[in-house]
Amino acid sequence: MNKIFMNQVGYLPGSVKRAVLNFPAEDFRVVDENGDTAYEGKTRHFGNDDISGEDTYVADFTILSEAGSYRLEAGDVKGPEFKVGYACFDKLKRDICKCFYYLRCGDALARRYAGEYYHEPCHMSKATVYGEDVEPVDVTGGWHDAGDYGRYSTAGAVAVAHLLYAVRFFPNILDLEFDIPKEKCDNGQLPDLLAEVKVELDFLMKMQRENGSVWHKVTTFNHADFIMPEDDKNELFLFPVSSLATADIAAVFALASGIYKDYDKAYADKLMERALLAYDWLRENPKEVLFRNAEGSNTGEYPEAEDYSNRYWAACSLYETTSEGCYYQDAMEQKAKLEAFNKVATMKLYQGDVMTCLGWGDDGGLGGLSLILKKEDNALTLAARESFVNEAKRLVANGEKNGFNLCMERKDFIWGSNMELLKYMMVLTVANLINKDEAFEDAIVAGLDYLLGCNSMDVSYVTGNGEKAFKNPHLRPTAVDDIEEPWPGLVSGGPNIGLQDEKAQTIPKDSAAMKCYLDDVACYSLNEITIYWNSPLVFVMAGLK
Ligand code: G3I
Ligand code: 9MR
Ligand code: ZN
Repeated sequence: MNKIFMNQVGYLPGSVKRAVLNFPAEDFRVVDENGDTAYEGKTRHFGNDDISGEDTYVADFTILSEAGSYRLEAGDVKGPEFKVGYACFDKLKRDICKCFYYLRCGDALARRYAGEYYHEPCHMSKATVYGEDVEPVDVTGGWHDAGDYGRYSTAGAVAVAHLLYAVRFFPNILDLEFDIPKEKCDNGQLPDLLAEVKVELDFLMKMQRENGSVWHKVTTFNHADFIMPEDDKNELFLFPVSSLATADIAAVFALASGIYKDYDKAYADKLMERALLAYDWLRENPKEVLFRNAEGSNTGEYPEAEDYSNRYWAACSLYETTSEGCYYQDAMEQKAKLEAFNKVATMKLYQGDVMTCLGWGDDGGLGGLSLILKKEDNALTLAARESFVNEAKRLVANGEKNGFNLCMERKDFIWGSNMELLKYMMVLTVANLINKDEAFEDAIVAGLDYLLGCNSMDVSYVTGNGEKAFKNPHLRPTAVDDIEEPWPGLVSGGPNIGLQDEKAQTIPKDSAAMKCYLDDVACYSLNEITIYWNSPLVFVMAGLK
């Protein structure tokens, strides 16, 4: 079918503006709300590529900068409505942040703020410490991870990190209000984003044992059926501690301490105390403590092959906040181990330069962010800067290989491919701060365009944002709440050539990577949502120029 693929939400006035057509139209026009032609241009034939499965024609209308609401047309084909203007992403930004509120676990949702998406308190019972004969522990609160009701420490820490690094790099994001209950602090009220993040930080504190180590996750033994969270009454288990979770928590508590100190001194001190407690445990336990699911349990595993990247991140974050040389030394040591490991690794969790990885699996890049923020010219910081800039150049080069200017290759389309993209967009954003480059900026816009509809699925991967936004996330409450529309602002995992669930396997195996997607509630490997797929988008939107 003849289609015009494009960002269905909007473009900032000064940014590059492109649409992709899958049919040979020479001319295109952009019409405004009154049907008047605002811009006319000629397409450029790009042709076929490795990822989209389309013969592509590119329509560039960068010149159009006047604020308004438009459609792009070619022949008798009409594209979706989109906006141009400085405010075009305001709703999107509020929506993507508010989703963390809807994902809150415990007794924190209020009708006043959650409206029809309100649900009763959930997962309020104490959790059994798996395999140990000790008293059950109160670990209520935090955010549900995703479409399931598990709460996982490494995933939570990384989502919080994306949000807090956004605050550090782009403090204006704290002006964003998204209608959640405000928390009191020394300064009166916490900004919305910090109030929301505190919910997860408070929970993560409960996940820390007295000896400083951190339980890897709290979940029921197996995933709940498709029921509302308050109906999920099965026993909760705290599964064993890992050095992965402990290091991530040391890193993120130190980072948070540096931010909350401006709002609530006592809370910031407590965070730092806990960060140090976790770090002491890591020192006393230099051998990695990885994580595997208990026999027969099927909730999220978040397995990692080593803990060097986590320890590197912790060391960098503590160095950033304390300036103590011992952390710098530790960071050097962990980086050397990580690089040596990756030379011989058979199971790599990342696709790009390991020192720029920003996910739950590999988080060396998060350590890099701390160093970049500290702005010293020591060897580690120089290396981090260089890694980010070189990786950004690699990404720009990738974009030249397809009609969508998308910085991804076929192998990037794994489970949660939209996060692979968002992590790349974070790298481009940071690289652009180090070495301003229009090519980096254009690649970020192309990534955002892809996410918001400029893809060969012709879908916006953010609910409630875009004429053809996906509607059927693999998300338990949405699936069973009898409400037509899902919460707005959820980011889908997106296309995945691995097709790792039954419904996904109805898609032909040799399909183009971009087309390995279905907007179907059953497709957990293609269409789930998670806190750490929303959080990098918050970072990217905070940094967008
Ligand atoms: O790293 C390898 C790479 O080397 C290889 O080339 C590629 C192709 O097979 O796979 C990469 O590994 C992937 C891994 O994620 C790393 O991102 C696996 O295929 C993929 O199966 C794995 O998916 C993870 C999935 O759980 C299954 O373990 C997702 O990243 C992760 O986000 C997801 O997390 C789940 C939680 O367990 C439970 N809660 C929901 C959440 C989202 O679906
Ligand atoms: O709903 C679960 C989703 O959150 C996870 O990402 C996914 C992989 O762990 O598992 C989903 O649960 C499925 C379970 O693993 C197997 N039975 C079907 C469940 C979904 O309906
Ligand atoms: Zn809950």
